[in-house]
Amino acid sequence: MDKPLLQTLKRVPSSKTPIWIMRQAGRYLPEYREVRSNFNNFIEFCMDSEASAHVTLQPLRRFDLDAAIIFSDILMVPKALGMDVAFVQNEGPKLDAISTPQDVERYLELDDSIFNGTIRAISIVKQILQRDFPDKALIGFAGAPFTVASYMIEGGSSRDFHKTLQFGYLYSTAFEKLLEALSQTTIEYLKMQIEAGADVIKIFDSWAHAVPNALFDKYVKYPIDKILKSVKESYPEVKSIVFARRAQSNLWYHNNIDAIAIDQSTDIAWSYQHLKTQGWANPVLQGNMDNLLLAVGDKAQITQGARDVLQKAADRPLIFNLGHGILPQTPIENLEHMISIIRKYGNK
Ligand code: 1CP
Repeated sequence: MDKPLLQTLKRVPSSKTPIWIMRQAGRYLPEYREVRSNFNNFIEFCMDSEASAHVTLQPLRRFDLDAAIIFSDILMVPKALGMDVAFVQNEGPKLDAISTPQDVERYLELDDSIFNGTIRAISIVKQILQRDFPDKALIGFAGAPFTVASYMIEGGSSRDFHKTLQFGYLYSTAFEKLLEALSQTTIEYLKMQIEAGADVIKIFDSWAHAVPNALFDKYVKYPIDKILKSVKESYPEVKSIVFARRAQSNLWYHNNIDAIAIDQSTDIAWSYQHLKTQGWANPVLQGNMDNLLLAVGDKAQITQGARDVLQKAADRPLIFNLGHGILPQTPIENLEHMISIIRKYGNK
């Protein structure tokens, strides 16, 4: 059976507008919170294949979505490189921060058994999709090297990423070594995900906008292109989506990229034009409704927000999504309403 997400990624003309939602398996769903309450430790949750498979499928059982994204986290990669990673309630992730070039040396060796739970979860989900939801695609993912490195250097979330950027200026060789180790690990990890059944891989560079323009190619573009080159050499049929958040005029195209995800601060119509100037004849975009509007808007506002995205895309290849992850406070009926609007006005 044809999967609408894959059709759009293959640029089949006027295929059905596919929808999925960034962070669709998670905190806004009561059934997720119930499973979550069985685990004190979020990493243990991610390593539990049955629980991960179960919550991956929760949004598909509730909503008319075109893809599942495997439940895991981008910080499984530092964990697999030997770093202690913890998720502290109401505070976010806490990692052993790297502060010297010597520290980098401690995190260069991969223990890929850390990924076993996620990989097994992918095979479980794939089997269930094939049986119960044959038209839905399975998305695997990883964080991009810059974003993952930022957590390893900041020791957690950050506002300005100064520690990370300072580390790059002071210790450029060590920083590049870290980006390289993360790129190689990500290649391995994504290949394992594809072997297990992922149809699409998504790379999240959530903090790409923190990178100064002069360093963008080095820190964002080259590592992502390198990862995709290696993955596509081994698996030419797999599709890729790149999210370099708020990259704006730095948004780039490479022939290993099948879609570019746009955040809500970026104009979709402009992005299609811009990517054409980068040599992409028929760009495929994903995005970009405002996640806060979805959380707080009334029905009329949500209708308008969703229709605006469709109008800006104007029949060009679009994967409908939010500009960033769904917010935990989002009412379920708002999401249902948004999906119904896309089903009504999008391609059938
Ligand atoms: O206690 C909990 O329930 C933890 C909340 C949570 C969840 C549900 C975290 C902690 N991670 C996740 C799952 C997750 N993370 C998924 C799978 C679920 C899905 O998307 O359906 C995915 C794809 C991610 C990816 C992720 N993790 C990103 C990239 C995407 C984005 O939103 O920009 C990032 C930056 C993270 C880091 C992360 N994980 C969790 C937290 C609290 C954070 C920090 C976010 C920050 O620094 O602001």
